[in-house]
Amino acid sequence: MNHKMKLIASLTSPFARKVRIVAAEKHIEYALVVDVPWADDTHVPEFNPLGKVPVWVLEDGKTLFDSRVIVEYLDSISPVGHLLPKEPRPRITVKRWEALADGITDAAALVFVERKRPDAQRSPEWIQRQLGKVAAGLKAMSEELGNQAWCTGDTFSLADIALGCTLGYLDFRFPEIDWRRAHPNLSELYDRLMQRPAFKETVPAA
Ligand code: GSF
Repeated sequence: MNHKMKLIASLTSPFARKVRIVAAEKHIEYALVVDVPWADDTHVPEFNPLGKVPVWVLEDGKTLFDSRVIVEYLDSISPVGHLLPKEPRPRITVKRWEALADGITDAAALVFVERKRPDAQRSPEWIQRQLGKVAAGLKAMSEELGNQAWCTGDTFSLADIALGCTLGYLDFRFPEIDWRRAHPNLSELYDRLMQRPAFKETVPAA
């Protein structure tokens, strides 16, 4: 245990932001290694065969990916501020929220990449398909949140962190998607999340 744990991440990755927020909320120390997986000189494939961030490097040099595996591990190694309930049903409900929020981010990220392709390679049908998932996912989150304070009711959890990272990513890459007007309850929750230092300090910036 003589090596500090490390997080390999880019500062714009919404999945890495989720890990950074979970580590901060749980007061887990680590060294942040910034690496952009799209760069020619990236070292990410040496740590994750999938070439994606975030990657978590344990004290013994073993690596963990992807973000869902990392945050589950981080929640289990520290008793500070549990983010995942122990009981099977509430636990899987939080993980379902995470899958929904991450799924919206995945669809939006595909649109972002597709839009950067040259005209001849770009598929408007593919972009529309993914944007449909973003819209349907936002609607589902809003309906499931209803008028509750947090995603699963009265308690702040990983579900809220995942939701916040998705909404922050949409603000960053898709300012034209007016999710605040369409879903005022998501907007209120996001504003409440942004009062937490862990969120404030990890806002993606170009
Ligand atoms: C997704 C990671 C991912 O898409 C997770 O960790 O939850 N399911 C995974 N990472 C992107 C950066 S970003 O959009 O967060 C990535 O590293 N892409 C590089 C590539 O080659 O796809």
